Amino acid sequence: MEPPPGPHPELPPETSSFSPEDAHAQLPPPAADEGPHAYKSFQSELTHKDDDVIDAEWAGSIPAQYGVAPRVRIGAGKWFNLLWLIPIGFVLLVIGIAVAKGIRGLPGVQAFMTAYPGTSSLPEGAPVGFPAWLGWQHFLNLFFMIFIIRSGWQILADHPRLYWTRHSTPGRNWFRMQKPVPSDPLYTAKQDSITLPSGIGLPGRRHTIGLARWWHLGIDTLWLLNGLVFYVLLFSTGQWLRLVPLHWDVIPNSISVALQYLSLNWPVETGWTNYNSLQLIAYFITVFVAAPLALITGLGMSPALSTKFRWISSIFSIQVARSLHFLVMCWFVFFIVIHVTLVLTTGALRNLNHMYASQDNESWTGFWIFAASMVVVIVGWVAATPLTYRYPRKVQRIGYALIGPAQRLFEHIDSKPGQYTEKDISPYFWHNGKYPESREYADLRDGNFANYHLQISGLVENPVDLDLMQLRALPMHEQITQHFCIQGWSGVAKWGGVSMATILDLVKPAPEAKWVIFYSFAEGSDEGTYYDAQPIEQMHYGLTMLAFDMNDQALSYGHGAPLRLRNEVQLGFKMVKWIKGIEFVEDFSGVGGGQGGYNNDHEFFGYSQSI
Ligand SMILES: Nc1nc2c(c(=O)[nH]1)N[C@H]1C(S)=C(S)[C@@H](COP(=O)(O)O)O[C@H]1N2
Ligand SMILES: [Mo]
Repeated sequence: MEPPPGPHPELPPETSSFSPEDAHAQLPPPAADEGPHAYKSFQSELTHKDDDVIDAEWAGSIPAQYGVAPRVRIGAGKWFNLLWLIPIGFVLLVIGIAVAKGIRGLPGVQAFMTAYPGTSSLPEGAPVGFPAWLGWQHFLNLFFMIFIIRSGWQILADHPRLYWTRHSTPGRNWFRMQKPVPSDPLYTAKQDSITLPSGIGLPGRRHTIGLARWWHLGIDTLWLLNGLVFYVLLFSTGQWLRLVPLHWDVIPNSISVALQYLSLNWPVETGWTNYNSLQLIAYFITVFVAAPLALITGLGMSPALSTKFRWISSIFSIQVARSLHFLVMCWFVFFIVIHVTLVLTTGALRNLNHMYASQDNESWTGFWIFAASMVVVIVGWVAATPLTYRYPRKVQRIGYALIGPAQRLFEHIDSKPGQYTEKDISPYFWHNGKYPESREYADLRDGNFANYHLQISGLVENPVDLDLMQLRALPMHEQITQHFCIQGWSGVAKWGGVSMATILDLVKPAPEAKWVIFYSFAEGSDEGTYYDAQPIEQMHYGLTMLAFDMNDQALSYGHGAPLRLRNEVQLGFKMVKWIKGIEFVEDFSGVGGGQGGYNNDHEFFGYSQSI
């Protein structure tokens, strides 16, 4: 049967003299003589998307856009192009070599270098040599790092700007790989994303963040497990003694080593038993500072965790976490370049034997094992992008198998309002997504949404059709919360509307209702209605609401007028804007493409997005 054409006939007319109290007195509308059959399902408007990635049609046929070379702010309107670091680094290196060579002959310097030859002594009983497990750990670590770093770049390319405050205000970024934000007030974060070549980014192209995140978070899980095993073995075998500076003399010793390297008269390597002090410090930072920091700053970007642990996230905001996460990546890349260079230039065969063959000699054994491992690395590097395009659903499924348990765990975090106050509200709140273009929506908007009605139906005892007056008549819920877009930008706003708990009281979901689908007036990026499925558990949370106000004004067109969802344990794309209907279902496998949301169907996002 067709839906009722206008507002519910038994409800009061939409006149300005109508007071919310009247509406409240008459709610909920009786459902006695019209069962759920009077309500249409929006499911027929959803589209299926093939499980493929066609370049020309990707993400709504988004054209390639390459951004600009990375640059860092050095003044109000001044930016430093990081490509300059290449010639500057070269000049500094040459000067450094000249200075080191010049001062190395000075008697004081010579005395210093005799006192501090470059290596701290290890305690008695420290292990000698490299166990085989270390070789395996090292290989797995470097193998995983390739995918983690490449997919990390891809994620950065989706919002190619970094900030130090939770407000992602245009012009206030400290780093960018994109032109300044244009003045168009409806410019979206999606428009701001940039393309990465396929061999560099994983999977490459533009706005492939859904797939990039499965790689990043999925491989992160393996990398962390590998790291955990590494820590356990390190401490249970005493190998940690070789990786932790135990005496302050590592500082003068590392200065001595730096002088020896720079003056091109390199230290005698004794890596089999004992690293030189500079090496020790670099390894220590990588293993015990950078790696844990990568995890902590990664988790610092989680909406669920940030919203819950306000005492941390009030200082350590998502943008601080994101900026530090980026700097950790810079350390890793810097470390990898220097480390590989020195391994290959300071007795390559012996060094490769240490790590790859657990032996201390100059045979070719280690080299050949290393060469074989490099074949694996290169095949992995080259195959990752084409395989992702060919089997995107598999990438989505495997990624979810790996990181899904953690994502589901954090979804159970029900936070209370009150984390932010009015003064935290962001001066600029990015727009995102595809705006509604239908005649139906345009007519409603022209009529100031007087004819708008929200249909709530499906597996509920009491389906309803509510206009805005009736929604406004329900108990008002307000919250000031932070929005976390999957692309990386964030912003704080005050949302006014109705708590979803109130809606549940009104419609009384049936016990078999497990998922709640929100349908939009707008289409998604490649046609078909935008929608998203949310677990019913989260509809009871203190911060899940339908918002009709933003920052004390009726919701604007761009931000989702007349009604949008807020669910603060989730990333932004799950917060459907321009809502026209809500449907309670048992499961979402038969809805749309069956992945639990428009972006999941079309761009391989996931439905649990607490991280
Ligand atoms: N209907 C619809 N809702 C949507 C989107 C969309 O494309 N269509 N984009 C989502 C994304 S990716 C984000 S980050 C938020 C952005 O909300 P804002 O524009 O108010 O910042 O809306 C979400 N809701
Ligand atoms: Mo988003």
